[in-house]
Amino acid sequence: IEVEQRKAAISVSSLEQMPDFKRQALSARDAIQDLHSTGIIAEFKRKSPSRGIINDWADVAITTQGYVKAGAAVLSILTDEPFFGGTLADLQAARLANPETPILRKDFIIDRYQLLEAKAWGADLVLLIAACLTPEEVIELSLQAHDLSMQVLLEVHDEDELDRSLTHTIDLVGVNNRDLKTFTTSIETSLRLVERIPDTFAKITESGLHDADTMLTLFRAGFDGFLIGEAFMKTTDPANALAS
Ligand code: IGP
Repeated sequence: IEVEQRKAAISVSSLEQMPDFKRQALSARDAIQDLHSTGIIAEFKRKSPSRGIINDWADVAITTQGYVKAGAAVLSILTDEPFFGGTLADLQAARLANPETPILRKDFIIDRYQLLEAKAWGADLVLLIAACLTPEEVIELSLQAHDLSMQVLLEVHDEDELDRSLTHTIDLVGVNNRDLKTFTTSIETSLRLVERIPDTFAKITESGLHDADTMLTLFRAGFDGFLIGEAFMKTTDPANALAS
């Protein structure tokens, strides 16, 4: 598939020569757990399997700069093309436009090569999805991410995934409120799982967040971070969506 094509086209050594490869990554964990942080992880996403096209005209640099100006602690950039319409060029554009803000590479990471890509194109942290990986793979990939100075956000959907995949080699735990089979979201998933996440990890609630009341409920339940995409991207002016 895609990754295999890129692997064939761009060698590991050329990734290692890209300017950002040696850059010290920023700490997303610190950015989210800082006393004055909004905890908001603002996402740039053009389309999704659940909604189809969300926004096909917004500029990634302008939008992410708007997010940061309005207080986003971290940025999330989709780099998956088939399902989400994102690219590594989007990641790089967001990096260039926001040198001081930690950026998450949002993709389906299953291979070390994708970690090298993430670093080369400017990411500070990567997503590992428990549903796609064995517990051994989670450990292996997170150690490799750390070697590249990047942090790891482990995404879980239920108790099973959490209990099976939680390891001290990750930095942040994200509870995805979206049921991957039905595509519906329910914050009950986050409220149920938060108690099982040890305080040594930053706790992130993901998906289906649209209003301040819901965020307050989740904050009170113990979440430090809030991953929000659609609510911003579907507006007429995503760059100013967080500010308003
Ligand atoms: C953002 P929303 O409902 O605010 O757009 O959700 C984010 O949580 C969602 O895009 C997401 C995602 C993922 C996308 C969560 N986990 C894994 C791709 C892959």
